Amino acid sequence: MKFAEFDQMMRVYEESLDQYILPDMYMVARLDGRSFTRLTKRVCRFEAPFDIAFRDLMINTVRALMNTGFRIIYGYTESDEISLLFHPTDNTFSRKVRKINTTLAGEASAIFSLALGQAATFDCRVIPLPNADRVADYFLWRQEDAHRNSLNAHCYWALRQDGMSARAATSALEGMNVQGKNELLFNRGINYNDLPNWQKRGVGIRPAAVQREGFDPLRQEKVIAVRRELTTEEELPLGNEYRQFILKLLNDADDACDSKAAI
Ligand SMILES: Nc1nc2c(ncn2[C@@H]2O[C@H](COP(=O)(O)OP(=O)(O)OP(=O)(O)O)[C@@H](O)[C@H]2O)c(=O)[nH]1
Ligand SMILES: [Mg+2]
Repeated sequence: MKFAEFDQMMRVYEESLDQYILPDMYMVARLDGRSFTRLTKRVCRFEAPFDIAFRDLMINTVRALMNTGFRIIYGYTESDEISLLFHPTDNTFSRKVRKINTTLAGEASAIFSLALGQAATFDCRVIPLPNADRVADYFLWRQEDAHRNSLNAHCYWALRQDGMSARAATSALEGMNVQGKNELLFNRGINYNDLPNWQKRGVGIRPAAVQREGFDPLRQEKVIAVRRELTTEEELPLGNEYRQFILKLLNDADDACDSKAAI
């Protein structure tokens, strides 16, 4: 058999599970740290429930992922997860699911591990969404998840500090409603509303136009240049305001930076 025929015969098997995100579908990729409960508590011992150093490692990873050649117009991180919103016309790897997932998971794992100085891995799933409203719903959903996680985590660690075992703290919180959890914290001197917003709402990263002073060597004078840079937002809006924030991002997507040029 000639190699060309052999090659064609084998490629049929290799490509049998390949899928593509259809044109006109919006794409979000979500990455999640693997076994980060163990990593954050046993291997590296980050402060619980929230550690600024861990948050900054996640933000650093999002910013780096936004510069890996995909056109990503918004990055969001909460806990050990990252969501990336692609420019609607992004056609990297012809939108092949396997390439997007493996490349982003590999990049995130490498970036995070190098910054941490310890091996850590992420999985990735790319999610097709049919319209802008569902994209906004997606980010509202992850923000709601951040909110629930942070309330739970604060309660859990408050109970652990009272001397409860992991099992007893978990079962004490099962079935407790939001008001009960708020009261549990309040009785221990913590007003949940006063906790930092990045813990309750997550953190957003997006390209924005910023003015930078430069020097024109021909005219030998200072010039103001508008550059696209990534900005990090620790004070994200909530609810309908957040929906409008996401819809505006999509609306402005054509002006959004080519992520390859952003720093
Ligand atoms: N100590 C500490 N832990 C954190 C912080 N942020 C996230 N985590 C932990 O990261 C873990 C993320 O949860 P999951 O993704 O559900 O759990 P996982 O162990 O990564 O499990 P898989 O994702 O299924 O592999 C939780 O245990 C969080 O408490 C932090 O700032 N400090
Ligand atoms: Mg995880």
